[in-house]
Amino acid sequence: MAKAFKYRFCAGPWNWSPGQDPYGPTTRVDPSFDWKLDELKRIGFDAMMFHDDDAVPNIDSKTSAQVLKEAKELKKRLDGEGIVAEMVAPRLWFAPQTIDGGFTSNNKKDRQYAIDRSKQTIDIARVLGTDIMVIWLAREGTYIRESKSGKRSMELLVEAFDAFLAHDKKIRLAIEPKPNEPMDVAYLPTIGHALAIAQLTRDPKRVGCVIESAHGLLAGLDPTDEIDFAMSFGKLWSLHLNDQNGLKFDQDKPFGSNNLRVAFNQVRALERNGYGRNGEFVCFDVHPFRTTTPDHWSAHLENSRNTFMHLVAKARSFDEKQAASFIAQRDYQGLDQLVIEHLLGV
Ligand code: GLO
Ligand code: MG
Repeated sequence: MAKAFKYRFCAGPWNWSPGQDPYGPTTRVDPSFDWKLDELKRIGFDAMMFHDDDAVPNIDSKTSAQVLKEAKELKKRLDGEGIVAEMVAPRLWFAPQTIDGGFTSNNKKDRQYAIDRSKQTIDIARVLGTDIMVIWLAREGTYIRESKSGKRSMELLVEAFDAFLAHDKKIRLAIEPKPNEPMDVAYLPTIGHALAIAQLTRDPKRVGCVIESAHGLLAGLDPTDEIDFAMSFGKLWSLHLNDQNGLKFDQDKPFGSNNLRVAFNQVRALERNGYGRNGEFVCFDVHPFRTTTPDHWSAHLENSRNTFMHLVAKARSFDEKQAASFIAQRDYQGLDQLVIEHLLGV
């Protein structure tokens, strides 16, 4: 592994969230986009990821010409700051048309809204200079399973993906699977599902995925395996590192906050597969704790990056020879302790 390789880091405007949860209001004043861009630069990140309406606020009230004009202005700004737009994602979970889901809604008009809005997202991505549209299928699922046909939903998802692939010959779709929340049960809950449905589309090569650590954990999987699996197909095009304590609400904790060993293994998998060597960014989809004061607005992002870099050093200095010898002797007890003591630094 070339030691000179430099990982590049990314976050989205939503990662400076003001602290609201289902039981209480915000605890910090939501900063402006300008402040967030300055802050991203100040902490030395290289790229920003966008929802369509992060790039162009109040997007539904604007004509396509206006949307593209504003996207061009943003692109100029980003260029001026030396910040790359990593991806754009249609935010299909706020609008009234998406209450029953986007592409899998039972209402035809609402499905069309989701498709049109995503096509517009692709146009924004093109202006911002990225070929990645992330699709987090937030409301593509059900509260009660009888409300939708799973088979029909798969057909609708493929129809939508095909429409996007036809809309722009260069766009790559990066599906971000998550098994639940906000839905009770979501469609395409794992990386395996995302890569399998890719095969049903008109151009499987342009349908890949984004792994979010917490989403893998919520599916009861080790995100490390999700990384190795996706990268065996050459389809890990982006990454949302974070952490999660067990099977509960999506916590978006700082990377490594809950389970350092699982974080170490994710970094090892990224290193052995060469993540980032084709220009991919390491994004942290993390949120400040609700208790965080504005003095520490970006600590969760800086800490996640620091932990990541410490774990890169740990992955590179791991005694592979000793590990191989334990493996050859089937001494997994010894291997276990080797990992623990390596992480403890003793
Ligand atoms: C929520 C998701 C969300 C997406 C983002 C990009 O659980 O992780 O943060 O990553 O909206 O589509
Ligand atoms: Mg995410």
